[in-house]
Amino acid sequence: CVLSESGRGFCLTRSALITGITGQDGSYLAELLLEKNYDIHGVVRRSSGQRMERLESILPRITLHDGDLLDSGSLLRILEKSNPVEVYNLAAQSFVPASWTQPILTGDVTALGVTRMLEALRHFNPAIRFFQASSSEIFGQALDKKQSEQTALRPRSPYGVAKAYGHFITINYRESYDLFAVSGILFNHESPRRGHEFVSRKVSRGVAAIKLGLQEKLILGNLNAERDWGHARDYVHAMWMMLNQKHPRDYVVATGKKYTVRDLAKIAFACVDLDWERFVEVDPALYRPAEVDALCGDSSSIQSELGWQPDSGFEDLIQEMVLSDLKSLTP
Ligand code: NAP
Ligand code: F7E
Repeated sequence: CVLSESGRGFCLTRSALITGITGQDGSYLAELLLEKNYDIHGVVRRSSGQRMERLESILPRITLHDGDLLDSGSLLRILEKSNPVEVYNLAAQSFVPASWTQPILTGDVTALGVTRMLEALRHFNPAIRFFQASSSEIFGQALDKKQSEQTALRPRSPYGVAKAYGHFITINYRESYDLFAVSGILFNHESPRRGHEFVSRKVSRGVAAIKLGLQEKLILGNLNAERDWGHARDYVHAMWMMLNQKHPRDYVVATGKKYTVRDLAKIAFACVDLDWERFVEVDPALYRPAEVDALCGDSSSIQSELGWQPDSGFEDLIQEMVLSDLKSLTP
């Protein structure tokens, strides 16, 4: 930790390390932690050169280190340089369809990458607090209507299987080495910074492009899939709360409301006064080899124990995304 002068007297500046800082959540989390006066360090892959746009406004205030979850040595070196009190492991191969075309890479990064970071951390300083971005995809074809921390894991994709490994290895390191290591079981969360390949952003960009006359159709896959969609800004707040609770424990982070992909399209097109049925077409080639039909989280534990709550509603979220895409695509 660094001592810095502030207003009256001194305050302790805590350092936090974020893997996946160039991604959607990484950028929101970095902004939140800056507001809380953390000294922010992030891990970036060499290939991230073109993907700094989400960090543009805060680049001068954060420190980036070249590294990769595939490379243990780089993680240890970055821990030494940044000397964090908290590590947020957000890096992953996070696109579910890509986990069927690149299953080995997905396992290496999304599963074993967690162990690489935990090993580096426990050797460097076992007092560091560790957050693992776990996923509702670990529930897969869930047996419970609403999924909680007690729901059995039945993942349906190589990504879901890799996240289940990351989830359990985090718990295992907590139990084996007494680390403050926690796993946030995050349900889908979106924002104007969402990657273009995910369905919410594909729809918001498609709607904006159609409204502006730049595109004619929006081609989607399974319209019947149901998801519990929240706002990324709310979810990174939950991550911070989980690392600042008294005792380490895992939580489901979700809104508790589910919608179909069809609802998403309807709402998004309605934002620009268009009828979705005139523009949406289904291409079965976009169906997944094994689909997760429905996910809806029960986040009552984190709500009652840590006081976390989702602030954004689904319709507001979709409207924010469509308006943002309209603005960015307007010539
Ligand atoms: P994202 O936008 O896809 O970001 C993924 C990040 O991981 C990027 O910064 C990427 O860097 C980095 N990364 C990929 N491979 C890496 C490697 N080998 N070494 C180091 N960094 C690597 O994901 P997100 O939506 O922000 O999600 C954050 C985390 O939460 C992920 O672990 C995701 O699986 C998990 N999660 C997300 C959701 C959701 O709905 N968003 C729900 C549940 C769980 P580049 O810029 O170089 O590609
Ligand atoms: O798909 C259906 C698709 O790719 C949502 C990741 O952040 O959340 C995300 O995973 C649903 C699926 O997200 C299209 O079949 C229909 O049922 O936006 P998605 P995801 O697979 O739920 C979890 C919690 C994570 O952890 C992941 O990292 O939408 N769908 N048509 C489509 N999906 C896509 N991508 N594209 C379509 O055209």
